[in-house]
Formats: sequence, structure tokens, C-alpha cells
Amino acid sequence: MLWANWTGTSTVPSLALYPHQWSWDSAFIAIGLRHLSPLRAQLELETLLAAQWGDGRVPHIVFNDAVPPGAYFPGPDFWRSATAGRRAGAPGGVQTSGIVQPPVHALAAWLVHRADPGLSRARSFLARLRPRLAAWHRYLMTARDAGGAGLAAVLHPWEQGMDNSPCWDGPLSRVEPADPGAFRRADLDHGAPGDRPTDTDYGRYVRLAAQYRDQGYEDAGRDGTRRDPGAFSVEDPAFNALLITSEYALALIEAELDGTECRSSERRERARALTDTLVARLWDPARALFLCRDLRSDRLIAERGVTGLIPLVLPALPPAVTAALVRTARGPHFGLGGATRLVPSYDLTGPAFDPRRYWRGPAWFNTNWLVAKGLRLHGELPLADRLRAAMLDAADASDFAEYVDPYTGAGRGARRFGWTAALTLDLLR
Ligand code: 2M8
Repeated sequence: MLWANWTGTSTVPSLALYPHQWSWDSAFIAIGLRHLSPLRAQLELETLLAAQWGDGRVPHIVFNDAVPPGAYFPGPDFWRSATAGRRAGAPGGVQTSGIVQPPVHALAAWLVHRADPGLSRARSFLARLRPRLAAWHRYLMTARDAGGAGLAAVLHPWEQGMDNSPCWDGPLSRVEPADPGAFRRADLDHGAPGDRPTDTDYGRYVRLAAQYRDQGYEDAGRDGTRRDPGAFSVEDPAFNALLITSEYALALIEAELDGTECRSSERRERARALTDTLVARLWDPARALFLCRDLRSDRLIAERGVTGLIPLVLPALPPAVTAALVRTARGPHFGLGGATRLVPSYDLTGPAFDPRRYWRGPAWFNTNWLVAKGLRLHGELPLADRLRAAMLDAADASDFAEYVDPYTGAGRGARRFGWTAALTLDLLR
């Protein structure tokens, strides 16, 4: 089914609901695709990174010109990358969005290389990607360092990828929704309203994105020029844990290309230091979970989202933090190995929990894959094996659903979904 979603140069998350190329989807898809076709997995990442902007950002959507306008909202006429993004260095030949998504790409590039090192070397795959990946990480660590502590900030819920997570309710409440008559939600042509974000959410997403666009996509971080961080500016645990993970992967890529550990040890050191910063800025010992930091108030957001478990993927986490995170995953809020089959996207006991509505409760395959990877890394093998088996069952029974009910595994959202199929394939190898 991954072939059905393949456009010739990349893979769409879903033929009807998401008919373009998405940034972190493509990284997860490449991780699975490498088992079927290392060449296509390389092309997937090359296509995405060819749309990189001059300032280093990798756009969250690369638009396919062959898709009719209006099939997805917001489309190229909303983002206007070629004009609004000119100062930030948007590319000329392709239309993109102007926001970003979690940086899973260096991790994906390294795993894709390892799947067929001969092909990778023959095509200079890593050598061509390396400067782009380095510029991407540099952008996040400088222009996006709005908090000044070294972590990257997200400026929109779509950037973090868990769009309507209750973690965003507080910061989003400051945003005046855009006039509902000013846009048409194409997502409701394909998704049930009860499974998707609300119209008020969409109004706020549109307002925030339009403001960023109208400021020429300028950032507030260290080498940015915009002084006001904007209504929504958040340091997120998963986004930064993935940046750190990808920083380790980039160190491996550099060591492979240079044949020396010299430059890569500096990068590994930075990844370790960023792990310490993540713990210092986002760890909440009382909840035994990483939380999001709202940079407007400079306070942690008191909501338990799956984002707070994702730092389990980090090797240099203090052992006491790792142990506490595993306990939290197993406890009443996420129910792993007990009440739930898959890790929910949000606190089972939280007031906003909804087992159907998108990122407000349902379980997602990418986050579960990351939690399983973290459990394995820290030696929690029986729990990781159990989660793997539950993911395989749920993917098969739901025809590769976009997300599932965390208790029953019943499918929700789109079917034949790209990263669900790709990560299932990865679990089988
Ligand atoms: C969802 O987000 C898009 C906007 O980027 C949407 O709802 O239209 C999220 O689940 C996001 O994490 C994902 O990358 C994207 C495509 O699968 O869909």
C-alpha cells in the first residue's frame, strides 16, 4: 500500500486527506520504506530536503502542483512561500508551507543509509544531504531559540505535529480565531467532524499562520529579527528530543563521511548538553513527566501529553528520570501494559481526554513507535515487546489507520495511512 501513496518522488500520508508531502511523515515513511526500497527511501528524503529554505528551515508541506487547488487547506495560495518567504530564502521551483515539523530527518537519513550502504555511497546520498541537515539543525538551534536556553521553540501547533493536543489549549486561548467565513476546511470532506479539530481550533491555526506569513516568516531567536515571539511560542519535549536524537544521527553521518570522530564528537557533546537543558527546562518531578514550556508566561503547561514520554528515546537521560518516565507510562495517565493497548496521545484521566478526537486521546503509531524505541533503548524489553505486538495487531485490524482508540484499538481517521504502514513494516524487520 505504500506504493499506492507514492507519487514518483515522495509518499503522501493519505491520498484523500493529505495529498502532498509532509515533513515528519516523510521521515517516518523513509524509515519503513528502506526495508522495501532503499532507493525510494533516499528519494523521499532528497525530495523533501530539496525544498529547504535558504535560512535552513525544512517546510512542513511540499506541495504537489498536480493536486487540484482546494483539495487541501491551507494550500499554496495561503502560504505564498515564493513571495512572503522570499526574505527567508524560500525556494523558487516549488511551493511550500512556511512552518516546520519535528526534525526526524537526520535519524531517518542515517537509518536509510544503513539499509544499503553500498547504494548510499554510490549515490553520495549522505554527502549530498549532510549540509542540508546541518543547516536545518542550525536553524532550529539559533533562529528558533526564542527562549534563549538552547531549545527550539514551535510557533504553531502544526509545527509540533500533535495539532489539537490539550497542551495547546492554554497558549491558543490567547489567539483570536480568524473569521470562519474566510476559509473552507477541506479536511471535513474526508474526515468525521468528531474525529478532527474543531472549527474554533482551525480559526486559531489560520490566524497564527497568517500572522507569521505576514511577518515574512521571520523568527525571534538568536539570529532572528522579529522581536515579539508571537502569541504562540512553546518549547516542546518531543520536538526537542527528536532534535537531539537527530543530532546524534548527524554525528554518525559526519563520522562516516569524514572517516574521523573529530567533528562528530563535538556534535555528540552538544546532544548530551541539550539533553541536560531539556531536563532542566521541561522535566516536572511532581508529575514525573516532561511538560511543554509556554514562553509567553515562561511557565510549564500542566497537561500530560504523550510528548512528555518521547524523551525516553534519549540515551543520556539521567537514570532516575528514565525510571520515573517508565513508571508514568505504566501508570493511570497512560495505562501502558494495563488499561490501554497503545499509548494514548493524552492523559486518560485528564478533563480534555477524548478517545476519538485526533490528538486529544487516540493512540498514534509514530509516537508509539518512538515510545517502544525508548523502552528498548533503556532495557524495558518485555514492555517494548508487548507494545510492538499491540501496534502490529492494531495496524492490521484497522487497515493501517491514522490513529486508533487507545483502549480498543478501533481505527479512526484516514486508512492506509503512510507512517502507520511504514512503521509497521519497520517493526516486522
Ligand atoms: C496532521 O496535521 C495536518 C497539518 O499539518 C492537518 O491536520 O491538516 C497532523 O497529524 C500532523 O502531525 C501530520 O504530519 C499531518 C499529515 O499526516 O496531519
